[in-house]
Amino acid sequence: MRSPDHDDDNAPHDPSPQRTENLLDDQSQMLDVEALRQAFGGLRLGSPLIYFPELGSTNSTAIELARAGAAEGTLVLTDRQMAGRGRVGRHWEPLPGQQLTLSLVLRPPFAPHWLVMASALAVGEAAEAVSGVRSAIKWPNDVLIDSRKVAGILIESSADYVVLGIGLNVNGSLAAHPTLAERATTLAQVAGHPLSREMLVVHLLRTLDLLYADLLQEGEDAQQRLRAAWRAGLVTLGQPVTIQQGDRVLRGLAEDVTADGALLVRDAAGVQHVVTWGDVESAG
Ligand code: BT5
Repeated sequence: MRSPDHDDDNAPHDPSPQRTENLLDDQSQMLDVEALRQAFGGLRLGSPLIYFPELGSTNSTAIELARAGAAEGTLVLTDRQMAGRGRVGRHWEPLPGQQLTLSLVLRPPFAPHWLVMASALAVGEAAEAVSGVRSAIKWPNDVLIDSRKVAGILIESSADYVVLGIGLNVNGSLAAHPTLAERATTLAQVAGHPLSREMLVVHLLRTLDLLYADLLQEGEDAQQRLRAAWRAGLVTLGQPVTIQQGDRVLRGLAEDVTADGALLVRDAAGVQHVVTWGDVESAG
């Protein structure tokens, strides 16, 4: 589906009822959407680019578009995401005009967890290319810098689409959210200077586009390469961990990941558990 307004960022059409008329106070903090459209021109992912100055959740909007038949690669991007969410309905804290908050509509012939891996790697590569700062991956879906979360990934899927959402804290700080700031940071805080969100999102989409094409064309070979790169970036391995799964808590040593990316945790009794979901805290 080609959005009727996809190349007119002055008057974005918003199918989402969550949009308000609050545009950014500081226009200089708006993304240069036209430059991004040009940069994404030859990519499978990123076109059409559907931009809103503000919306509730890019994932919600992308899901609406996917249900309406949006083409694979459709990108939803906003400068102010005021009702962003994480897994199990958790809140994603906004930093208006300072984050990258985006969602892609995809229709992959492979399982969505490959997209979580590809996204974490793409975020890390973009961050390093633009800021020089190296990141690490916390199983299953966090990107960390200096042990603090800088990005999160949220996949929501149905039988005929996958929506891949990425939130990356770029500029500013989380000082207004002291509790979160103990565990989270922004790229600029670590780098010591503000960064171009346009450069970051271009690097991110280009890397993701390559990884996605590789998965489509090379199948299992690409999956093996992707898993190996993702595994090499995981800080979780070799650590004593506490894993919260709803009301259940599992403690043990994070030994490895399976071919599908599940975490292998050995408990004190020597029993190995295959963990496919949950929140990991390092117990070390
Ligand atoms: C995630 O969930 O980390 C996935 C976050 C995905 C956000 C993107 S933004 C674009 C797209 N549209 C959406 O509506 N969502 C996606 P989870 O692993 O459940 O982690 C959630 C936890 O991360 C929260 O409970 C906080 O502890 C923490 N958190 C919240 N806001 C944060 C922020 N801005 N930076 C770092 N950590 C944050």
